[in-house]
Amino acid sequence: MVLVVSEEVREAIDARRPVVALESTIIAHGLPRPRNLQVALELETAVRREGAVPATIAVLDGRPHVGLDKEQLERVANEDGIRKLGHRDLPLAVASGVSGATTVSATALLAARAGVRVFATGGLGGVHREWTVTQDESADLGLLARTRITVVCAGVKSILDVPATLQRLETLGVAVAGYGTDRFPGFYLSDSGHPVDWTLRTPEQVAGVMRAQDTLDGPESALIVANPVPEEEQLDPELHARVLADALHACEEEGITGQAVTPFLLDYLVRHTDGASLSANLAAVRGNVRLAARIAAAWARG
Ligand code: PSU
Ligand code: MN
Repeated sequence: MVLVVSEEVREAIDARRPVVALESTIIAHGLPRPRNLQVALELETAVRREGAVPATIAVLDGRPHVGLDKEQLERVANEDGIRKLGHRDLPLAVASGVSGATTVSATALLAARAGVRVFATGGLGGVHREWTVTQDESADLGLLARTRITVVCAGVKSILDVPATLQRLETLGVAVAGYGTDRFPGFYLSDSGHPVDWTLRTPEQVAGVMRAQDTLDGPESALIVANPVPEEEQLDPELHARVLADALHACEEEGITGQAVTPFLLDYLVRHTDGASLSANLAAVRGNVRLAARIAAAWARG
């Protein structure tokens, strides 16, 4: 697959300067307009402020791009009909010449191909509740089991079955560490109610684990750095529980399935929490982007 790597990103990679990959599904399908474009730009600025180069990833007119300019970001945020692309969709999108936003799985794949090792997002996809009926498990998990990348996230989206997702990550052999916590974060919530086995406390420690992954030469799996949203910025847990129950109910009532499930639930939460879920989501992503830039810097220092 021919990647279009922006000049700035290419130069940073070649000079071993810190680079942070950013996904585009959160822009195109995870956040409402016009906030989504502001957020996309703000996240890039946050990466730069920490001394790293942002590489937002998307497919435009059938070409996978690593590093977007402002005009290209605008297309991802505002173009109607922009698709949602998991990694399995990439060859189809390329051959059809369409444009699409990349999920965690597609972003991680393209970032790794381009030589970008650190990636920031909001919350990973995972095992959905009702999995026994729908078999809905995000392709994020399988891809992270075979891609050497460090993903900084606020855990997995709380709309999911969190313990089942943690179990799948264990089965798939994906390393998971809490950042500054021994609790697995809950995306909109600082604590999902489940523990993590490992805690890392500095970007240097994370970089040390990444180096150990390479030295051990095991399967090409990812490292998940689970960074909680600060407690004072989390969504009120009671509100979260109540609205999420309604959202899951509405999803079923309306017969939403497949790729549409996650955007539907995220949007439902935004609308029924008066935007409070959006604030918590943004706080989580901001924190993750900053931490990812620091990890990329520690990694680049070697
Ligand atoms: N995190 C967010 N907002 C999002 C997503 C993650 O804060 O919109 C996206 C990611 O791109 C993730 C995708 O890969 O949701 C998972 O979708 P699915 O459950 O259909 O695999
Ligand atoms: Mn799914």
